[in-house]
Amino acid sequence: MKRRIYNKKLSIKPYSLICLLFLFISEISFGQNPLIRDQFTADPTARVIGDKLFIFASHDIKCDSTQGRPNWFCMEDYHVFSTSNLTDWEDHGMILSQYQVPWADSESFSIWAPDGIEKDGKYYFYFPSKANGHHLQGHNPEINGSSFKIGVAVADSPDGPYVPEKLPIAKVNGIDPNVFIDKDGQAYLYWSQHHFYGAKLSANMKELESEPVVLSQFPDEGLKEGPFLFERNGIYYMTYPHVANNTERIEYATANNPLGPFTYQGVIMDESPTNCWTNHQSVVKFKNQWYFFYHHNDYSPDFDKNRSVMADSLFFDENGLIKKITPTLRGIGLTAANDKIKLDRYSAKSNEGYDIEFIDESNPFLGWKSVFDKNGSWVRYNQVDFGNDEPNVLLAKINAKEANGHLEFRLGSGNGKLITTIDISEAQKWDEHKAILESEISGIHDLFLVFNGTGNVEVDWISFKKM
Ligand code: FUB
Repeated sequence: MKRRIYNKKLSIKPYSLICLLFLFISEISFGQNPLIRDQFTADPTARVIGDKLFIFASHDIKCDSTQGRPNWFCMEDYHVFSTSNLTDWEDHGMILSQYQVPWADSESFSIWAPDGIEKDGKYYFYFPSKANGHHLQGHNPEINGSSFKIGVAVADSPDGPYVPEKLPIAKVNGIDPNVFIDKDGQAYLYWSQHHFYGAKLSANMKELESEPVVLSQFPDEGLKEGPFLFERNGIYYMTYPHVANNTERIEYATANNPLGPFTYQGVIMDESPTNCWTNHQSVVKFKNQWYFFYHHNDYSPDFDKNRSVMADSLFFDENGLIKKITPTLRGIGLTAANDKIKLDRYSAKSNEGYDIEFIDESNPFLGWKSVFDKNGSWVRYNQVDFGNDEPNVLLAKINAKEANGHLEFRLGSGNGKLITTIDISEAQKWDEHKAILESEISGIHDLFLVFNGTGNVEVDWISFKKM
């Protein structure tokens, strides 16, 4: 990574410690999907705060049989992350745990999808949890009635410390809180419990100012959850996951008013082809580009309750409709040429002869490698920033068991300028190989790597250096 910063609040488990150590010694470039590479993260709400982009996310963990519900979502705390360049993400550490919330059932490990937002210099963090019935007994009866409640915690800075209110928000039963503040300063709270509900929030952001209403014109068939509302050019876009077929896909509807009525507009992201049952989204504009944040179980292909936050660019057509997004591994942000570039987070690849595999299946957080096994197989990785350094060598970590031939590196495409080649007959085991660049490179370029030869070649990373 390019300098991941951990602060004092990070709670470290032994498994994370190994990953952390690896990350500090390896300087792998971040910004590709998944965005957070040392822990599971899900349900991202991305917010611009000052000149940074923050992610308020769920924190999936692996629970043992005494924690929560077996083989189900398991969450006990929240972290917040930020970036100023979409490539380097800072983990601000744990900002709130279920054990700090007086009304939460801390045996349920059910602090699911949250939201965080700034208003008048204060930061409000909204989160659901199963409630502790004993704690709620004797309080306002409007607070009882459902196992999932939504609470709010307040801080003076986006990374906390957050202080939770003693009770959940009255009249709000359900999950997946989302807050929207309109141009006139009025804040709205949205949540889901079979239907989508919405209500005005009072100025203190801690209680409802209006009665909850069921938002109209959303599909009744198939689970829907995770409402996230944003505004663009006077149109209010309600985005949400919905099970129209087998698993959740992301749909959206629009309205002229924050509380609707809404008109269905279409699908933003199809359901996952690899069976991650949930998805959960947010949309944000950062430095003049719109981005779509979501999650997928890339680090946990066999258990889809351990998910990871992803992001891709989002575009509107001339009528203000959202163009459908195909998830990418490349994700967002520029990659610095002198970082370790992971081509396995590719932008495009040949149909045959190129694949990705975990470096070590027993520790997915070590990431993936590129595997070429056919003459002519290729991979393209977009948006590498060479700056003005004009590197003169390419370093590459390669393993070429019983292979012959060479790897050819070009700028742009298969017809692009040849920058160097590596003879893989000399790369019989994992090792760093060095190749002199044929010309000076500066600025931003797409990289194209093609394998010409026979056998099986694996590439962990490549990096451009001035030596
Ligand atoms: O993360 C737990 C639940 O899964 C969320 O609350 C839903 O939106 C789904 O992503």
